[in-house]
Amino acid sequence: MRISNTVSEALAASMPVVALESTIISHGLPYPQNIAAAKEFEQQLIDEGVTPATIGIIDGVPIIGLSQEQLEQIAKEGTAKASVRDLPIIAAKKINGATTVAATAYLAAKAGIRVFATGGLGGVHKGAIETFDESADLTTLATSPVVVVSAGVKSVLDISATLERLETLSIPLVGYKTDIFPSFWLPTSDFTLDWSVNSAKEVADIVASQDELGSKAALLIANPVPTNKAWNQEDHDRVLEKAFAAAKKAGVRGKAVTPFLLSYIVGASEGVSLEVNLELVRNNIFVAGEISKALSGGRK
Ligand code: PSU
Ligand code: MN
Repeated sequence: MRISNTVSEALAASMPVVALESTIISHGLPYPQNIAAAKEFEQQLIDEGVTPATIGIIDGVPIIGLSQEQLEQIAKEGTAKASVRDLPIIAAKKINGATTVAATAYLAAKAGIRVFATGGLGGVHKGAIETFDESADLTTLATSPVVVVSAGVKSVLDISATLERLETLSIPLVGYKTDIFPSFWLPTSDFTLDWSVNSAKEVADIVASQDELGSKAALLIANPVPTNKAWNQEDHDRVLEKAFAAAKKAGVRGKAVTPFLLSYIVGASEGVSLEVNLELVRNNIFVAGEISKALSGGRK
């Protein structure tokens, strides 16, 4: 893997760095909004005094801190979706790849980056009892020591089963200024959380404790989309039901399931879900930036 000069200098100086994933760019958001968003997310961190490190694979090499030109390559249609198990294959084939939450967390941890902002985590899909469809995000986060800020998981997933699996995998989960697990476009769900924190400093204290205890797990920060930016519940429920039925009808399986649902929902909501998606990522990036500053002793 290769770490960009900007990122390696920031890490060497213990300055705040936040990792960003690239599957959200290639498969989570439609072109051309995806490339504009990728650049905007990085600029937001820079404006907050944090070094962004968008992670992706160029010609088989995992890059920690993609250049603007490399971001554009990743945003192009046809980029392979790369989870952890795909990394060696993509490396040998020397092709480009967009890293999922799992692969990004794995590579960020390897690079020594402690904080990672994304939109939503993968999890246990509805019907998993028959399909066995559970995202590798879950198992990978059990062994990737990185703080992951997300807006929870989408209600296209089985939230209850996802929360149970996080417990089994011993992955700590805290709500950020909330006691309720958020469900991506909505700030709430039917599920309460055991723990919550009210500041970035509290998160930094938990990370310090994880290190002292020798924990190798991630720390999940569930950060709800601001209420005034959230999707309206009725439209949300209606569109999701349609999306779920469409996926079933199309017979999509494996790693195609999540991208199928995401793009279907953007179309069926006439772009509303996309706006909310962008807002919640901005909100996660802000919190991740605060956490990375708290972890590096508040240095800018
Ligand atoms: N959830 C989202 N947006 C996304 C993804 C998930 O709300 O873009 C992407 C992330 O990259 C995540 C991946 O890691 O989908 C999970 O895919 P799968 O369910 O195939 O593991
Ligand atoms: Mn899957």
